[in-house]
Amino acid sequence: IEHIELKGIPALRLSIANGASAVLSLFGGQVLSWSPPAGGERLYLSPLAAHDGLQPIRGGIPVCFPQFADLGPLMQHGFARTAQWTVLTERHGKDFALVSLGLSDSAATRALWPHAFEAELSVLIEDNRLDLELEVGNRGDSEFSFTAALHTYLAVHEVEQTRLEGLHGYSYRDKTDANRIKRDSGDVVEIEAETDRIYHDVQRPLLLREYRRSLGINAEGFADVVVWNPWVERSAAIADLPKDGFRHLLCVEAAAAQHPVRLAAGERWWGRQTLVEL
Ligand code: TA6
Repeated sequence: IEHIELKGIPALRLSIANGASAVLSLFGGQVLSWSPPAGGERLYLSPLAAHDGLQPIRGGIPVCFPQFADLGPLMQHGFARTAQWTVLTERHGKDFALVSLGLSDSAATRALWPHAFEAELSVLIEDNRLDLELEVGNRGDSEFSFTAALHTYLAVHEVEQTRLEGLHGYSYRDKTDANRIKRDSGDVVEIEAETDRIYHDVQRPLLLREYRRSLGINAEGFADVVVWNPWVERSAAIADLPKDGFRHLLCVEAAAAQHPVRLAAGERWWGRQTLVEL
């Protein structure tokens, strides 16, 4: 585990004996890169991403907390992705590297969201796996609720040739069609247009298939799966994404979106997303 700077932003590089590595930015508590031992980079990071320590970084795995998207009064995706996280623990052996980062309430967060909380993000690489766990505790004396997501940008060779399996039969909210609730009836999700869906109560691991490689995607604690690709028109409005960037990314996010998580004073919650190179 090395402390590095990435375009001036403090970050940690995790690497293990089998050749796997990951990069984790303290700004946003955001994983920016993950390469499993056998393959190349698995996360999409926009070449136009801001690295100014102010704007969110487009790509990797942004942490959306305490609000997912625009599901509340806060700024889009909450404040965690533009906050400075601190290193809580670093542990490594020959076969694994584990870092956990912390974020807790401050005058700045309380001005936006008046609650005493502590969040911990644990990032583990081991074998062919990346494991991300977000834990939230209520350290105040009254209940609060939040929505959240690990907004994972997966790198794909060509999004139109990518198939996402495992969502068959689940219902989803379609943001590209007036938030209508629909049911997925296809065997696989293919991306051929703007896609922005919240799948509800997903109980199965997912499989992302591409020519010659596959990725298993599993979640615990997070009830929902968000599938997002901005496609041509919406991409044009996203300044920090290149024109053809959408072709090389697919967001498959572990989210607590449909039902906010309620935490009574002193309670804790956790959710995890695991990516496995197959
Ligand atoms: O997770 C999907 C989503 O909420 C989309 O609606 C889309 O706007 C995306 O996130 C990216 O949001 P951002 O604020 O990072 O541009």
